[in-house]
Amino acid sequence: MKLLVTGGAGFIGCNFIRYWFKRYPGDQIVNLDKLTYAGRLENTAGFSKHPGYSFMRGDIGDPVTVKKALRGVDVVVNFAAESHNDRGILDPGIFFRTNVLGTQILIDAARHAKVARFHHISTCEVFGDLGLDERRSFAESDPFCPRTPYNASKAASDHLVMAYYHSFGLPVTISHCANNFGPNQFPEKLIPRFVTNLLAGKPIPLFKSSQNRREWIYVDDHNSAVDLIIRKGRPGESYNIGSGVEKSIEEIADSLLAILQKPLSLKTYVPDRQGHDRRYLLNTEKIRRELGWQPAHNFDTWLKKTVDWYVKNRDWWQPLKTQSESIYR
Ligand code: NAD
Ligand code: TDX
Repeated sequence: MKLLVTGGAGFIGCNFIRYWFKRYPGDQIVNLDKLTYAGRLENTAGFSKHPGYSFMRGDIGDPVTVKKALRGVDVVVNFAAESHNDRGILDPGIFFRTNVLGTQILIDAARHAKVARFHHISTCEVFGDLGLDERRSFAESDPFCPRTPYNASKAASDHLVMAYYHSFGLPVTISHCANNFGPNQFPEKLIPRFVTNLLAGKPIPLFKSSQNRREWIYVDDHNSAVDLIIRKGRPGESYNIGSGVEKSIEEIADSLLAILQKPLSLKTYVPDRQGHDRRYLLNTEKIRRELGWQPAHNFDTWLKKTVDWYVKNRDWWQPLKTQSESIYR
C-alpha cells in the first residue's frame, strides 16, 4: 500500500510514520510537509532511510505539489495543520489558509487521483467546551461549536471533508482525538513546555483558569486508532479517539514537578488564554464497539517515559525554546 502522509515532520505525524513502518514494513509512505516552525526534519531521522520512505517539502495548499505527491497513492492521511491555540489568537489567518483552504486543495486533488481513502485528522475541540461539572461527553453526532480560531478552522475543514463524501462519493473518514502527549511534541504545548522549562531550571506558567482540564492520550494510542479506521472504518463516518483520562492543568503541573523532583514554588500563574476552553471529553463508544479499538498506554507510566525522552533529548528541544517561547513575550 502507498500512503501520502501530510505533516509527517510534526509531532503526531512523525510518530504515525514510525508506528506504520514498524507494523507494515513493506508499505510506501510519501511525507509531504511544509516544514513550518513545527515541522522538524530531525523528527524523521528514525525512518528516513526506510526503503519505502520519501520526503517532499511543500504546502498542502499548492495544487501542483499535491498533484505530484499523490502519484500512485492509495491512502491519504492529513495531519498537516497549524495546531497551537495560542498562535491562532495571534495570527488567525494562517490557520484558515492551511487548515481550511489547504485541506480543500489537497482533498480536491485526492478526488481527481481517485484515492481509496482520505483520512482527515481532526480534534475534540470542534465540539466546543464542557463545563467543569457537566456530566456528559461529546458524541460524533453532536453539533460543532468551536470557540477559537484554531478549532473553528478544524471544524470548517471537517465540514468540507464530509462535503466531498456526500457530493463526490470520495471515501473519506475523520477522527476527533483528545490531547496527545509523547516524544517529539513541539515545546509550545503544555506538557513539553512545562518539562523543558523545568529541565532548564525555569518556572512553569499555569494559565489563570488552572482547574481547566483535558483528556490525555498517548500518541501511539491515537495512531493505532487511525490505523484501524483506515483499514476498517466506514467511509463517510467520523470516529472519536480518547482515553477517558482527565487531568487539570494543576494536576499535570504537580505530576511533572513530582517526576522531576522540583519544588511546588516553581508554579507561577499567568493571565488566561483568550477564549480558554474549559474542558473536552469524548464519548468513544463508537470506535470501541465498531472497530474493537482501546487505548493500551497507561497515563502515569507513559507520562514518566515521555519526561524521560525530553531528559535524554536536550539536543532536540534546546534549540527550539527561543522560538517556542517567543509568542509568550
Ligand atoms: P504539529 O504542529 O506538531 O505539526 C504540524 C505539521 O504540519 C508540521 O510538521 C508542519 O510543518 C506541517 N504543516 C503545517 N502547515 C502545512 C502546510 N500548509 N502544508 C504542509 N505541511 C504543513 O501538530 P500535531 O500536534 O502533530 O498535530 C497534527 C494534527 O493532529 C493536526 O491536524 C491537529 O489538528 C491534530 N490534533 C492534534 C492533537 C494534539 O494534541 N497535538 C490532538 C488532536 C488532533
Ligand atoms: O503554558 C501553558 N500553560 C497552560 O496553562 C500552555 C501552553 C497551556 N496551558 C493550558 C491551556 C490548556 O488548558 O494547558 C492546557 C493544554 O494546552 P495546550 O497544550 O496548548 O493544548 P490545547 O489548547 O488543549 O490543544 C491541544 O489539544 C487538542 C492541541 O494543541 C491541539 O492541536 C489539539 O487539537
